[in-house]
Amino acid sequence: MLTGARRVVSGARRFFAPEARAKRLLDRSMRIFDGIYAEYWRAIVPDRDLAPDKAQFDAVRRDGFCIIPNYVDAATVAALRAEIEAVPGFATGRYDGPVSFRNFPHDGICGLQITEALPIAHRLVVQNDEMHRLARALFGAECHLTGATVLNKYDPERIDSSAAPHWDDWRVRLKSFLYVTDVGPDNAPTLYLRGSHERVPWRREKDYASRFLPTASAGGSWYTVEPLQFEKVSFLGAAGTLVIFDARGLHAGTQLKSGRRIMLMSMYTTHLPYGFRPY
Ligand SMILES: O=C(O)CCC(=O)C(=O)O
Repeated sequence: MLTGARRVVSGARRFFAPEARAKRLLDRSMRIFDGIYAEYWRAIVPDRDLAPDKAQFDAVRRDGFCIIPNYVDAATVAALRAEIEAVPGFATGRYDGPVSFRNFPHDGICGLQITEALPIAHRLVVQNDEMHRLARALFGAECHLTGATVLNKYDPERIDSSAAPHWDDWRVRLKSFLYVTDVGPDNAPTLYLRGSHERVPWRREKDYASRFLPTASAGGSWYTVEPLQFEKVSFLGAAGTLVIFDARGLHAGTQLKSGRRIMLMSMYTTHLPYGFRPY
């Protein structure tokens, strides 16, 4: 014998076609995710007063990125470069030593964790209090350094997986690239779509999918991105340039046509522990 309430539910099940039911349940699931999303972002409180450099804070908030030429002077860049060149094999994607390392041969990229074994890199990234303070100013007190890696894009024959337009997470993901080599048009400058950390109409769908259907949402396509008409900015810069960007904005790698692109990458999040993070 069905109770009244059960009869209503079973009647509704009969009434809705399977597709309509799937859609209704999906809508419900997405609304629950809206709550999770809102609760997470409510706890992120930016504070401009904490920013050591207000122009950097404003640029990242407005455009999603800022580019700081000559962040590191020429003598420091030269010493940094020598430090990295002294790592045997690293220039061509190899390393055999105690520090965390990963090579992605299909992508033509490798990454080596920045530890005290690379003292100049370590000082510029892991001990960069100015950058830590900017991260906290932008994304609240929980925002902390999550990874610090020397990245080397070394193989012009490969198109790396990041070449599809994407964003990295639905939560906080701030990144910086400090260029060790010059990054001109032929040296795989990252493309960033100015302002796309906001104003992407399908962000909710994509974030939902990345959380609950990660393989279905893997990859990305210019097909859905081009109609949004964001300005594409190339992160060009000489060695010593620092690029800081909100990786919730749309961005993409580009192909290495010559030379190597070596840089120090830092990643800041609120939710991941510090560890080796090659991307
Ligand atoms: O290597 C690049 O230029 C792209 C990097 C990227 O997509 C990322 O760091 O999320």
